[in-house]
Amino acid sequence: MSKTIIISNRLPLQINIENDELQVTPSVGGLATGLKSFHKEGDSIWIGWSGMPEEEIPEHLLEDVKNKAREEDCIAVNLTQDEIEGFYYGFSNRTIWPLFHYFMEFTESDDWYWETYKQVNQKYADEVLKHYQEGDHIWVHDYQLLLVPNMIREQAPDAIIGFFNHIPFPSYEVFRTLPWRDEVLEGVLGADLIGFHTYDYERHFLSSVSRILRHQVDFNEITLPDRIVKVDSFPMGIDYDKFEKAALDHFEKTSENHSELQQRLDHHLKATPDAKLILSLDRLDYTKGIANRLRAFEYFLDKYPEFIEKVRLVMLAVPSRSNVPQYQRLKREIDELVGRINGKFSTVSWTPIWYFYRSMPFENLIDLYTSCDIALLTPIRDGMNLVAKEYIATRTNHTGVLILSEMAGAAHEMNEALIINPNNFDQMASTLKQAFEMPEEEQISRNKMIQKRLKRYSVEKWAQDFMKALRNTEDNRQAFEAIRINSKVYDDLLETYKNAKSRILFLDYDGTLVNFADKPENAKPDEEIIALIKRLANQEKTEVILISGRDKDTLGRWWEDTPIDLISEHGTWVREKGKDWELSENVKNDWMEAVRPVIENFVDRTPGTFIEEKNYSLAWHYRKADPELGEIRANELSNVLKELISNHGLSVLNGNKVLEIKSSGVNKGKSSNKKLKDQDFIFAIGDDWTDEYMFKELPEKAYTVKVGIKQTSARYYVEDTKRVRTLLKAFTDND
Ligand code: ADQ
Repeated sequence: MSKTIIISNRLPLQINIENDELQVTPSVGGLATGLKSFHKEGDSIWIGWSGMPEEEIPEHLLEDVKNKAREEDCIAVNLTQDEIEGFYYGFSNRTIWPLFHYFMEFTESDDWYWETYKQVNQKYADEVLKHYQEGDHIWVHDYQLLLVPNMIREQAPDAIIGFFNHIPFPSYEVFRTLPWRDEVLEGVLGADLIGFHTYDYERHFLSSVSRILRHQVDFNEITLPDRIVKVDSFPMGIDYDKFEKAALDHFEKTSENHSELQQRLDHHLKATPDAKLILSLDRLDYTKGIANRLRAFEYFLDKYPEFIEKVRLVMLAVPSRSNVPQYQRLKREIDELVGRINGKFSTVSWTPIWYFYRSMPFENLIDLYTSCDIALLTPIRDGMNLVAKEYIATRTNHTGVLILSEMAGAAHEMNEALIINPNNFDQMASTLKQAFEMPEEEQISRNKMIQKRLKRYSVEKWAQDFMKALRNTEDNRQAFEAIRINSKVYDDLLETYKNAKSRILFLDYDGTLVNFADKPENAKPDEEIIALIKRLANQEKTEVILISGRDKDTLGRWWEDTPIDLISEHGTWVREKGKDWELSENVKNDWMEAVRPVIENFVDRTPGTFIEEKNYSLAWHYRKADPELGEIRANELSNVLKELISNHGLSVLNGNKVLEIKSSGVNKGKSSNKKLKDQDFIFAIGDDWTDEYMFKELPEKAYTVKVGIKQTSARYYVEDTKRVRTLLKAFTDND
């Protein structure tokens, strides 16, 4: 039976050794907390690091660690101290984390971090491959493992792989500064489905893929030479029932059964019944905006002194990544701020901030969530922020006010909360005041709406939705009508080729025999392809026709000494073997004077585009333009031209990043059909829209082949130009 393989940097459990005994505790953090319930219920294994450096595990306990993890369906990946330093504290947390959260000034570019990151990603991928069986679904998580999807794909090309990014994906302008941006994108694109918390992260990612790797992006699909990758947003939920139930149980407890923390909170509530508690809870991280929050709280007390002794900020900061200098500095900054604010405002019976710098057991989190009247969560950037959702889930009597930063992914789904800009102290202060003064009915009505949504879109639902979308990508693979030239088709094709009495091959040039270049003149045929075409043309039974949109002079020059027929400009000109060029139709070019200035205007307004002037057509190339702007302008130009061309008997061909205006009545289909006699092997291959005319008009028995995965009328497809050459080479060997 197929299973799900979850891979994340850390396992959902932390293994420690005390007195030669293994201790297992659940690990903290959004991902582990969220996915744990999905893992427990389903048929899945989880691969990740156990949390202990390899050097700290005595040799005789290595096996025990493995077994302990195995009891929880977990597979422990062992990391050495050096690997942890370069991969985790280095590239993950000093390069990707700050960059993806827009802290460019903290972002370090260090070759050793990058090398270690690659090496450790490979280690995770290898571990997956050890456990992978055909039909399994692989789900890779988060920014520490960006290269893993493609590393798995290289070894298991048909694997079904999903990737979810738990942190923001920055805008192209920020992402492009990463020295290894191409490799990182290619790594993630090994997946079939890529998920983000919000649509904004999704569109940032798509824009980076289209601008940096220049892949075709249509809505949320990326076309690679051999696959389609789907990108979507799945806002992660929480285990709602668990938090709700914990809160209900909490209220059932008598006061003597309360935790020490709760007793302290009870004491506060009793001593100052009209005072309110504000909760602040995060990992100690500069992205969480803790220092700003403290400053805003100070500003609030300054601005509204009537709240002195009426409010207390209960601040829990969970230690995190304390090996990284920025985190150490932040810790000092927060200690100082808390000290200063408490010093400034404290009275004999009151301190404004209670500060805890430690991790707390689940029970205490519930104490805090249920006791605080207001939750003040003000990250500068946050992928989602599950604490906000957990707070609302525990408010079983529906009271309480959530103040949430608009920079948290969660803000998109929690509109009824009070949404603030974490850099605007004045707004934060007035929002705190608004929270204090909010009538209970309003609190209840706001929270009820959020609760309904959170309950419905729980973490289980989130995981199910992701897995469902991942399974759908499998169906999409099969939905392509063209058949990949696999080994069976390949054998049949060669057999028919070999046995044929006469053969005709229609070969498109750009994107089929050679790859695209930045400028058309740079895509010259190389020696290998010239030799290959010559060998084919020299076969007695084979007729080779190069059929291209190119102008006749270039095509004629490049293929001067090759004994083949050339058809240029989509059929406007024909040069038969050993003869001169002839105009194939009564085509005109007197329309060009009228149309050229229109296109020139688009060239001026769209940097990177240019006009290619052919004898009987004009082509506007936008391959080098900004991809989004290019598409918009191409659309605009098509519309503008529509009116003009109908008066001149012209048509517009929408090619691969090129619009071509030419006489109607000329196309590759018409031209190729004219060449047919009684050949019993007909073969046509091409990559773009203009080749579709051939695929449609050639007789049914023809072998029509599209290059790349796209919608097509061709019967077959191959992935790229490399495979086109392999196929043609096989023809030369099977004469
Ligand atoms: P985090 O940055 O860790 O997660 P968050 O989403 O708020 O941030 O999750 C924190 C989790 O840790 C919560 O589930 C919370 O209950 C738990 N937690 C906090 N303090 C704790 C403590 N003292 N003891 C025990 N548990 C504690 C990353 C991204 C987020 C994204 C998540 C999930 O940075 O933006 O929401 O992943 O994708």
